[in-house]
Amino acid sequence: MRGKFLTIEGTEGVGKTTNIEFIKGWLKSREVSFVSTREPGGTPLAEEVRQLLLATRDEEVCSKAELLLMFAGRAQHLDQLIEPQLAAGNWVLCDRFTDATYAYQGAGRDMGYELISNLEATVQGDLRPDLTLILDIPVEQGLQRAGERSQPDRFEQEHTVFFKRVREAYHNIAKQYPQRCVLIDASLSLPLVQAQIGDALDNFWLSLEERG
Ligand code: Z5A
Repeated sequence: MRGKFLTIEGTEGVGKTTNIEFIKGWLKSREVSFVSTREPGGTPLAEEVRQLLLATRDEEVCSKAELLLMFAGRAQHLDQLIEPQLAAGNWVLCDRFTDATYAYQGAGRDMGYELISNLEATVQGDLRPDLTLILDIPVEQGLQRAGERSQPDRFEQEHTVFFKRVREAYHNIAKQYPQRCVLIDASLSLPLVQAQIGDALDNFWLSLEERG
């Protein structure tokens, strides 16, 4: 049977990395065979594209170039890792996917959604995540959490207003795809965040069992 595709999304400092460890533990407890990966990145070539995308540089990166690089990495990631793993029956847990493109490039960079939707259809065909956890946090709280970490990359140098557009886009995605997306209040303490994530995963598991 084909594996399931889980994605985790959210704005800056929301706690994706922290909570991925919790999700991995949940998958192991269910004896699910899975791989954990990320975007941009996930294969050697796509990780090189990630370096290009995140590097701070003097030259301004035009939004279209940024968008095409995101999808170039994604095409490689899908071809070399995501599709083969799903086809082999393994689940794929991915830190960000195309919802991030709608949120960051579409809304954050104000590119709109039409070009993204066309690229999504070209690169992914019908493939969409089976479950997306959108971790949600007020922008200022997320930036404060993230600020306590290392040197900011090119995206992390953006301003509050950029991240507010990104957050709003994630809210809209959650509303538009209620079957696939679960909005998690990530402003709470870690145990309370993980209780919500655990519930979302349990419900997803139950829905799979009900469908047989
Ligand atoms: N990007 C894009 O523009 N378009 C696309 O299509 C894709 C991506 C796919 C890199 O992504 C950039 O790529 C990203 C969007 C863009 N830029 N931004 N911003 P990334 O996912 O690799 O980078 P990131 O967003 O900066 O994620 P991160 O580094 O993995 O951070 P995080 O996962 O959100 O947070 P964390 O490291 O787990 O937690 C941050 C801190 O908060 C840390 O000290 C934790 O201990 C703490 N924390 C976490 N949870 C809690 C709770 N509940 N309470 C208190 N403290 C907490």
